[in-house]
This record gives sequence, structure tokens and C-alpha cells, in this order.
Amino acid sequence: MSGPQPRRTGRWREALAGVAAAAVAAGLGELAAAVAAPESGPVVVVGAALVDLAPPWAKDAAIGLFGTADKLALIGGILLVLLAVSGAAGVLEARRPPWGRVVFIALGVVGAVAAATRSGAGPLAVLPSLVAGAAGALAVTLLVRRLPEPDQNRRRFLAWAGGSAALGLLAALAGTALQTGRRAVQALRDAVVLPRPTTTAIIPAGAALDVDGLTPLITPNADFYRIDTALRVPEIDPSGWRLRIHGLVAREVTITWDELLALPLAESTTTLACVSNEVGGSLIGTAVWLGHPIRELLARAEPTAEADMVLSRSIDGFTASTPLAVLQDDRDAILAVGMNGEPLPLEHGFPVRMVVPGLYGYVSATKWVTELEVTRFDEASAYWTDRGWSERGPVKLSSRIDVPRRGQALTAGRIVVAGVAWHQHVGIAAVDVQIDDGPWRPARLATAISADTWVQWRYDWADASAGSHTLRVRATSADGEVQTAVEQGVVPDGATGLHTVDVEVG
Ligand SMILES: Nc1nc2c(c(=O)[nH]1)N[C@H]1C(S)=C(S)[C@@H](COP(=O)(O)O)O[C@H]1N2
Ligand SMILES: [Mo]
Repeated sequence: MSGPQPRRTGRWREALAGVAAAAVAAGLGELAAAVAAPESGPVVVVGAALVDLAPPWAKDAAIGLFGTADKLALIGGILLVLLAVSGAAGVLEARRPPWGRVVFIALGVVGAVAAATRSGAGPLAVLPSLVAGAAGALAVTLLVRRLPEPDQNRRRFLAWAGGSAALGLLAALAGTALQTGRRAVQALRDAVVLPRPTTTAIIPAGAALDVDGLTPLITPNADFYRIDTALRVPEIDPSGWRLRIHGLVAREVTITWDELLALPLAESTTTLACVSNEVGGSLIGTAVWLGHPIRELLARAEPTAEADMVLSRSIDGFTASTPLAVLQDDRDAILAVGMNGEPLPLEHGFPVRMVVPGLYGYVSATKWVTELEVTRFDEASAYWTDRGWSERGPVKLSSRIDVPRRGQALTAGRIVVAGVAWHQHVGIAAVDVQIDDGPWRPARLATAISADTWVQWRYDWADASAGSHTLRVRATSADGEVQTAVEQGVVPDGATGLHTVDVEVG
């Protein structure tokens, strides 16, 4: 290259500004990942995206070159690419501002898209990469301003660059330290071998309808909604786990992980729903849980006559108030250790959680549970009750249209309408569909697994005419209750109203 440079500060120092900014970006990004989205560190997600995007010949070449060390080589390769790109960004920012900043923002967006499109990505998955992009852009701007003029002392700039890189390194180390415990518990969880169930779940033939776009009957763990107050997922080593049953009982009972696994463990299929699920919302899922009846353990402790509530407590302090009677009747209210054939995932309560058919999660489904205090509703209250929610939370009769989706382009003629309906521990007797202001027409119900699970339904809309239409669904319980059209918000004990979907038929 020739020609005069506007500001000859030395290309290497400009590149160094970019690289130091990249260190800040990567470090803060990894720290953000450790706090908010453990599997979404910017370096790793960009790497995973590169692997997925790389043409097969490049993958083969990489595996050939690096053999079994190709994963490590990949991370090394990404770091080298990032080094080159960030160095170039430093030069750009010095000579063609704001293009250096733009490079960092673009890298952040690439990382965010990569993180968001990974399977099982949580809502916070984009955060680490966006933090990294913003931090990099800010750092490169500030560092380039500190580039020395030809007659100036260069040490100051080197100190700024070195300090920035050190800051990035410290943040990365803090992030790693935060993630170490989680990795260790993840390894313990992956090593758990669950005992064979004494009873296996039976999914009747005809329980799952074959309709494109319909929610699967059993929700895969990676897609199961997650709701909790835990900023950091509790890390419990099962060998140290204990459940203590105390309070209004004849005798205190404590049970360890090994003792629990030695008890009869049965599979049961239960649909878990969140009280915060809006009409038509997705805070609901069905899993095959493996666990031991809570009723049996309560029987050992012998609740006294005045007790009417069990306040379950998680290791992180969350509490739920469950009516004692619900935990003593014959339903599958369990201390669960397994979810869809695996140990509980960390974020779903590893090693042990409660699952109680018929109640919203906030009053029953305590994850990371360590304590059952037998007490009274007039003596104790739970986490969400103290924040304005109802002390009792039986699941409300509800239904949802999954297909067609809102705004989906449809062609006139026959259109399949399908979805799910639920009223856990009561059961669903019928589902009806209404088109515009027409009559309610019966949908066909799939075979229910049990009253404790949602049931799929399908309605064949035979003569859909061109134009805008509104589809509406309404369920009827096994006990004759008809789902109300009265709209209520989620506070204090769950939403009501009918799910409607507007569609355009062309
Ligand atoms: N320890 C703990 N357990 C908890 C909660 C929580 O905040 N902390 N949230 C409850 C709520 S409100 C619901 S809906 C369910 C959700 O369980 P999931 O995240 O496995 O779907 O967990 C329940 N158990
Ligand atoms: Mo919830």
C-alpha cells in the first residue's frame, strides 16, 4: 500500500487496540453467560455456528488435520479468527471510524443469532453476545482515542490496552469460576443411573394425533417451559441432598438421595402448567415423570389432625403451599427424580422436585426441594402468596388452538384445526370449535392418557371460504363444567377466557 496515511500511529498499535477491545468483549460476554445464560458464551456459540455453517469439506479437512483434538482446535481457530478480525477492527476504527465499532456490533449480532437459533435456547441466550458486541464497540472507540500521536509517549497507550485486556481476562476468569460448580453438578447429573421404574407409563395408542404443527403429546425436556425465581440454577450434589419432613407431625422424617432411589419409583405422565400462562400461552408441558409418592413419606411422618397444608421449600428459599389432602389422596403427587427417561435437568429441579397433578406449579411443583413443613394455611404462607397470588391454585379448565397459527396464509376448502385441552385431575369430556359467529361444533378428541394430562383435539373445517375468519375453542370438563368465556388475567389464580385465532383464507 502507498500514499499518505492521515494519522500514522502505527498499524500494530491500532490492531492492538482492536485486540484489547476483543478481550474486553469476550471476557464480559463470558461473564454475562455465566450469570444469565450458561450455554451461550459468545466464543462457543460463534464456534458452534461456524461448525454448523462450515461446508462438509472444511469439516473433513479440520478433522483430518486435528484428529480427535478438532474441538479444541476449533476453539483455537475461532480465537485466531477473532484475533485477526478484531485487529482489523482496530485499524478500521483508527482510519475509517466508525467501521471498527460496526465490526464489533456485527460480531455481537452474529453471536446473538447463533445463540438464539440453537435448540433449547432460553430467552436470555442472546444476552452474552450482545453484551460482548456492545463492550467491544465501546472499548475499541475508547482505546483508539488513546492512540499516541507520533510525538507522544507510547507507554500510556500500552498501559490502557494492557489494562483493558487484563479486565477482559479477569471477567472471563470470574465467568469460568462461576460456571465450574455448574459443570461439576452437570457431570454428577449425567452420571446418575436411575433405577428401573416399578410401573412404566402407558401412552395409549391414539393419544397423539398426526397433525403438522400440533404440540407434541410429550414435551421434550429441552423444550419444556422453565419458570423460577432462581437467578443462578441451584447446584446440588445429590450425595449431600436430604429432604426433611417436619412441623405438625408425630415424628420428623429425613430421607437421603440413596434412600429415595431405593424406594419404589413409578412413572406417571402429568401435565404441568404455570399460573402465569395466558390464554393461548405456552407455559405448559407434559412429561413422563419418575418418582415416589409423597403420600408414603407423609404417612411415615404422620401429620397431626390440625395440619392442612404442606409448605415445601427449595434450597434457594422458594416455597409453595400445597393442601395436605391433595398430597394424601390417591393421585400421582410425587417426589420426582426423573423426567422423560432422564435425571431431572438442572433447571428443572435436579436432583429432586415435586410434581402434583391438578395444581399450578407455583403451589406444588417445588424444584430443588429440600424441606416439607407440615403446617396450616392460617399459620404459614408461600413465596407467591406473599406477593399477591392466591394461596391455593387448582388448574383451571382451558384449551388452546395450535394450528392454524395466527395470521397463517390458508387456502379455501378443508382446513385442519387442532390443539390441546386440559383440566388436570378432572379430565376433558369434549372440545368444541366455533368459526366466526357460527354454531359450536364438536372436535374429535384423541384418547386421553389420563385425567392428569392434556388431550389433543382436531376439527376438520370442511368448507372454509375466502376472507378473514376467527376460530375459537372451548373445552368441557369430565365433571360437566364448560370453559368460561369471561376473561380474567393471570393474577391471582390463573387466566380464563377462550383462545381465538384470526386467520386469512385466500
Ligand atoms: N425452587 C423453585 N421451584 C419452583 C419455582 C421456583 O421459582 N423455584 N417455580 C414454580 C413455578 S411458578 C412453576 S410454573 C414450575 C415450573 O417448573 P418448570 O420450570 O420445570 O417448568 O416450577 C415451580 N417450582
Ligand atoms: Mo408458575
